[in-house]
Amino acid sequence: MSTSSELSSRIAFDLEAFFSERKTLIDGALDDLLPAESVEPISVHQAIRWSVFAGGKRFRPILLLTTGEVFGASPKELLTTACAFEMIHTYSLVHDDLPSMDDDELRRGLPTCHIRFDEATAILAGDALQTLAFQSIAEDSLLTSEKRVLLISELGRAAGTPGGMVAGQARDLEAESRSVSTDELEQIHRLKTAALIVAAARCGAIIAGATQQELEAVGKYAAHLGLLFQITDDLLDITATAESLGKTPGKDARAQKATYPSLYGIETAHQRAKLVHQEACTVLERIDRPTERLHTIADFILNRQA
Ligand code: GRG
Repeated sequence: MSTSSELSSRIAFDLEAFFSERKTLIDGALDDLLPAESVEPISVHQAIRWSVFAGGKRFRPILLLTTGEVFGASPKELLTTACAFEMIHTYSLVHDDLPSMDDDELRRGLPTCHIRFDEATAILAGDALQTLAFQSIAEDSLLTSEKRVLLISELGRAAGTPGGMVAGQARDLEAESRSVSTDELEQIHRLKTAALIVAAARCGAIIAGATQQELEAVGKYAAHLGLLFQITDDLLDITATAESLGKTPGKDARAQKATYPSLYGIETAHQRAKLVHQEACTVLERIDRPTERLHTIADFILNRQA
């Protein structure tokens, strides 16, 4: 298991500069891909840009870029698919915040899309982000047609149902009114949160032309990472402030939702996070490539404060 000094030295590798440089790259590409606010229908395009550029860590696209680079792809080849993941992720946040779902007023530190605009506009903005994600990959002339089809298939499976985010969201909503076992909780999170994270890592590797064995290993790494992401999300819901989170904290407890801390207790949830982090790092040993940055991303998720 990594010692805390090993962890802090990996984190000390200029993580902030690494994330901020990639975030700038991604935001520039998103700006090129998204319709301009001046184009009709103006309200939908304003709502799309409001939600996408409200902030956000850009975790999924950064993971895709990093994985792709580990396996030898150039940032240029990876960028459009990375943006497609951010579009899908942002659509999911916009729809999750709607009154019929999580009913939230704060996201990425700003009023949610349906509060700033209106419900119909928020639904359309989410819909448009989803279709633009697939369109962007389909039209990416830097990739072969064969790769584009593979990427669209990966993203569709991970975002949809029965094996992806929509299925996880539906099961999560359905489980709100009853008690949930730890196994079921983990299954919901594998679908709702981890599936997209796994697909982001796999798509980076697919663009780079990784082997089936490498794809399988990187998918396992990302499955642990996705679970770790959710455990830390649940812990932050209890411990963080609205200012640092950019969204309303304490919602899970108020809704009496099953979460890692509510089922295991805070201390055990922390222990579980450390174990899952270690499992993610162990899988990386199977990959004969320079995977240090993937270790660093796992460290970042374990220690994240937002
Ligand atoms: C509406 C189909 C549909 C799905 C919604 C995103 C989602 C599924 C639910 C949001 C609820 C939630 C807290 C999920 C846990 C993990 C998660 C997706 C957190 C938000 O992602 P971050 O932290 O957000 O990467 P930023 O703003 O940094 O991009």
